[in-house]
Amino acid sequence: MRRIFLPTAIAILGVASAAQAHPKLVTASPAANATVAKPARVELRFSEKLMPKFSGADLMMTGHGGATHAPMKVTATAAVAGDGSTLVLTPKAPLAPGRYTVAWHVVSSDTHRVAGNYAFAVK
Ligand SMILES: [Cu+2]
Repeated sequence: MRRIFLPTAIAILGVASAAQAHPKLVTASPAANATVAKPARVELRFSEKLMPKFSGADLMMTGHGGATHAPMKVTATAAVAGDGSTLVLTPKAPLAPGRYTVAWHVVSSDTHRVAGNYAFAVK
């Protein structure tokens, strides 16, 4: 009995954890690799509700004037919007023309941390 039950339980657990959705980045504004006029904020919409305490993003300038430089952190505040699944990054000052990287990390109710990054440019 036990010999049959244990592998069955493991198989069911495996299916259950695979079915539990991890947050995925659905849309981003500015979009990945886009060149945009000074954006007032960066919005990242995920497929799951986020835990605000464990979700955030860093904005880094990686180059300007056609040259690349070491990533320079841009002062910005990160907050989860009222819909519960959009992470909003608001830079303290307007973004200067240049290339930027957004490095985000989010945790949804399944408690798994997911992270990613993408780049965009400001003209
Ligand atoms: Cu720069």
